[in-house]
Amino acid sequence: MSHSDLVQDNLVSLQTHVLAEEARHPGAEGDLSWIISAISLSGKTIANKVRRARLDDVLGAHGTENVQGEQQLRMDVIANEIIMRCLGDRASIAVLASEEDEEPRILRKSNEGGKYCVLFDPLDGSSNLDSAVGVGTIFSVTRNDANEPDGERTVCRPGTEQVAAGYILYGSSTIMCLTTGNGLDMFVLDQAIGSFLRVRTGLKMPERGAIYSVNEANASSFPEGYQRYLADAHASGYASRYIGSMVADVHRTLIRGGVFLYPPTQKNPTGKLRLLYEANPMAMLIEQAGGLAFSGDRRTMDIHPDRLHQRVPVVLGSRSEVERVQSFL
Ligand code: P6P
Repeated sequence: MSHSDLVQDNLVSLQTHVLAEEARHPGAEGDLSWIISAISLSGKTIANKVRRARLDDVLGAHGTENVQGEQQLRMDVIANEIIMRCLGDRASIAVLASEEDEEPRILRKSNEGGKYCVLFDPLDGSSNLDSAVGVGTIFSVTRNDANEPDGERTVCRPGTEQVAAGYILYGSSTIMCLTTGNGLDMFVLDQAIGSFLRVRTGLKMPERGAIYSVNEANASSFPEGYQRYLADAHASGYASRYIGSMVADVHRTLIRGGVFLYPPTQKNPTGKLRLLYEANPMAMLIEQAGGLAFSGDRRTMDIHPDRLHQRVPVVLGSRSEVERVQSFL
């Protein structure tokens, strides 16, 4: 067997990948690389904590509510603190905005080196932890606006202005999908060496997929167009897959194709998912992989946010499947 038969793809860690990406941008000062490195460290730490949650008896309610009026779980608070401790150390971060905090945290002004804002949902889908279902961290990186002293207005940027976005899925394996605007790259955490190893570069999602992902318990309160789409999907023999954890549902959609929907409902008339740290980062990833992401009749990333915790409806996935949904709306 020749040497070349033995050598598979090169072994590329997230760190190597990010440094190579940085080198492609003359004048890059490495600030974004440092931020992604901090996100990687927080992901490894949270992955370990998630795996041990029941052993360490940190499942269940924290006894407080977040700004969304949702019950905070102990693991939500733990994951939030891990990310804050990992990112707080990075000198290029101006603002940190979390689903778990009512207000953004201003770390430093632009004249103190604050170049980027990081928005995140520290542990999306955490209500599934007690049943050991995949949960995830979702993150979005935007540039700080030196002329905008107000933290909330600084982070309320359209998704098209994101400089990086990604998620870490704590599932049967720990997977990071990341984009810095130059395609979607996928990494798997090798726990034996504590490193995210690159397994896909420039991933393109299937153009179509006969899978729809929605909480059908809410179907009777969906706007009529969505109900007509569901009837068509049923009649067309589509498979229904719904985990109830956005990162897991979106990752399956990315890998196998299909469409993920969270339409307006009676309980959440503007949709349940948050624009800035759930819909926008997922939209950037899906579009980089060749798919589409809409909120009503608007491209999700074109929406100009007016509030940090603003909610939007979401339809994202394979191009032809999203277009099929749109044809009914
Ligand atoms: P429902 C989890 O609570 C979450 O924010 C997303 O991860 C998930 O897609 C959605 O809510 C599930 O909501 O109403 O179907 O339980």
